[in-house]
Amino acid sequence: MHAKDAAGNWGAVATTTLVIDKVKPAVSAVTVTPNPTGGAASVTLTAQATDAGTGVTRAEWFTGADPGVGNATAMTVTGTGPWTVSSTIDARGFSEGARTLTVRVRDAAGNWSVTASAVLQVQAALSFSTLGNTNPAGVGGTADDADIYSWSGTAFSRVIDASIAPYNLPGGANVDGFDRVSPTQFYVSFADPVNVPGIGVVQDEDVVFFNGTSWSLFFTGSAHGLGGNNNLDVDAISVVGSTLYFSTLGNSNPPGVGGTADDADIYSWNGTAYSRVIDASAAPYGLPAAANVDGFVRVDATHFYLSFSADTTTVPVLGAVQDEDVIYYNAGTWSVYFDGTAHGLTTANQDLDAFDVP
Ligand SMILES: [Ca+2]
Ligand SMILES: [Ca+2]
Ligand SMILES: [Ca+2]
Ligand SMILES: [Ca+2]
Repeated sequence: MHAKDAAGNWGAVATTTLVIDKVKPAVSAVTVTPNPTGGAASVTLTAQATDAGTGVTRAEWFTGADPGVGNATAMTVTGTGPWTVSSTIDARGFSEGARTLTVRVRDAAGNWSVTASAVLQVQAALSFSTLGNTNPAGVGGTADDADIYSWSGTAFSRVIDASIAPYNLPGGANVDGFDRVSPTQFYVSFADPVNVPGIGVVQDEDVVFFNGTSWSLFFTGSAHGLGGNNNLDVDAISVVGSTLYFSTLGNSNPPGVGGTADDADIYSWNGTAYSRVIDASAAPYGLPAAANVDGFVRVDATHFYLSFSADTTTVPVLGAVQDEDVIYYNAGTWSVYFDGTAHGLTTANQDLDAFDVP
C-alpha cells in the first residue's frame, strides 16, 4: 500500500505478508501415566503436536461426550515444533474401568486438529475393615472384623492382622473407623468397648492411634460428652492434622451442635468444640434422610469419600449404592469410587464399616 497527499505526491510503498494457513495441526502419541492408575489420585496426560503453518498455540482434552471445539479443558503447550501438550488430571472422580481421554490442538490461525485418544484403566485402591467375620475373595486365614484388608486395584489382601503382634487386639474387637497414616501407623475406632494393650478399656466413641509399636488414645470421646449414648458411637473417622472428622452411629448431636441430628452428617472436633461440617441431607449433597454414613475420608471441604451402613442408599444421579461401595463427592458431583459389589463383597458381613484411600 501507499498514500497520496493533497498536492498529488505519492509516498513510498510499504508491505506486509498475509499468511494463509489452511493446514490443520496434527496430534499424536497420546499417553497417560500411571496407566493403570493403581489408585493414583491424579494422572498426567501428554501428547505430541506438529504443524506446518503458524504453529500450535492451544490444546485441550475431554472425556465422555465431546463438548465441542474450544470448550474442553485447556492443556499446557510447550516447545517450538514439535510441541508437547500436557495436563495433570484429578482422577479421583473417575469410576473404575476403562475411560477414554481425548486430545486436540489448534494452530495460531485457528485451525483445530482432528482428535487423538488414549484409554485409561482406572483402578480404585482402598484399605478397609468389614462389618463381620468374612474374608474378601482370595484372602486366606482367619477372617476378623477388626482386620484391615487392602484392595490393590486387582486383588484383596490382609494388611493388618489385628489379633496378632504387634497389635494384639482381643478377638472380640471390631474396627468401625479407620484412618491410615502409613503401612504401620493408623487410627481406629471400635464398634464396642475393647481392652487395648497398654491403654485398658477403650470406648466405642474413642479413637486410638497405633504408632508402629504401641497404642495410644488420640480422642477420648467419653471425656468430651459422647459417652453414655450409643447413638454417639463414632462409626466413621478421618483425621486431618489435629482435627477429627466423624460420623455417629445414630441420630444424636454431639454436645453444642444444634439443628437436626443425622447419622449421615459429618461432625468435627478441633480439640475444643464440635461442629457440623457436612449436612448430608441438605443441598448440595441431597442424601436421603435414612442414609447412615459408616466410613468417611476427608480430602478437603468440597471433596470426600464415604460409605453407607445399609444397602440401596439412593444417591443423586448415581441411584442405588450398596453398603460395600465407596462413593466420592467432587464439589457437586457424586461418583462411585470403589464398586465393592463388582469385587464380590456381597454378603452382609462384607459391608465396609471403615475404610481409607488407599
Ligand atoms: Ca469392622
Ligand atoms: Ca466406634
Ligand atoms: Ca454414621
Ligand atoms: Ca459401608
